[in-house]
Amino acid sequence: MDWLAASSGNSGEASPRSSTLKRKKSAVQDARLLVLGPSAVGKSAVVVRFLTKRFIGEYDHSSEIKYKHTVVIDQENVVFEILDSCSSEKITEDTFEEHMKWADGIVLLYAITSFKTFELVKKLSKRLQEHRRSNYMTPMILLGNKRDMSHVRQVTKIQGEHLSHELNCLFAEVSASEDATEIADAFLNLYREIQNSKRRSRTFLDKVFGSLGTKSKN
Ligand SMILES: Nc1nc2c(ncn2[C@@H]2O[C@H](COP(=O)(O)OP(=O)(O)OP(=O)(O)O)[C@@H](O)[C@H]2O)c(=O)[nH]1
Ligand SMILES: [Mg+2]
Repeated sequence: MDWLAASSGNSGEASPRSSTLKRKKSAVQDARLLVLGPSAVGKSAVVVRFLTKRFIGEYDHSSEIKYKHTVVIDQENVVFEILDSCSSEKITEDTFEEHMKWADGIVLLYAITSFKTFELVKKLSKRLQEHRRSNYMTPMILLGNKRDMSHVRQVTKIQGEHLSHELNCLFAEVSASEDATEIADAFLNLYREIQNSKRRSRTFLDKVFGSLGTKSKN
């Protein structure tokens, strides 16, 4: 399987216009990912790792940034649009709604070194679940970041796994500072889920509209 960064680029929109976010869901083979989580869990570090395979250390905290990134998966060009959001505590209800409508998939992060961020993610996940239920369970991956700091861990791997079962989503522990492969794998696994979900919703719509078409002919 190919998993190569073909090109990437910051859209240059430090604060994306809402019109950009209100568009319909992405083309079948592409994916729009919303990266969410409390402050300083490593959202930007994880995104930059995925885009560039590098870890810089310090990132802009003041604004959300949207990236476009093309990756070759199974010999196909796949365009990822990734929205690295501000800390979830700062996102207003309206912005949250808009982001959720826009996203095909969600990357939800906490830091394993901070139980507080895990608690905040639990709180946030209640809001997320309401949306996901009305949107064919928008695919999601829960990431416990900063695994390189296991010696000061405050959240066990089992607690993370348990929450992911409750949320019916994927799970991984990663380290943006130490490892690019696991982060690429996490994004790839989420991408697979998105593709499966799009396929399921197409099959569902085909069944509903297909049967309506058949009924109207009779
Ligand atoms: N040790 C370690 N530090 C990390 C890791 N990921 C991020 N950091 C550090 O954690 C701090 C916060 O990282 P950011 O990527 O800015 O976090 P964020 O979630 O985007 O923060 P906001 O944009 O303010 O919400 C920075 O000092 C990073 O260098 C990691 O995997 N391990
Ligand atoms: Mg950030």
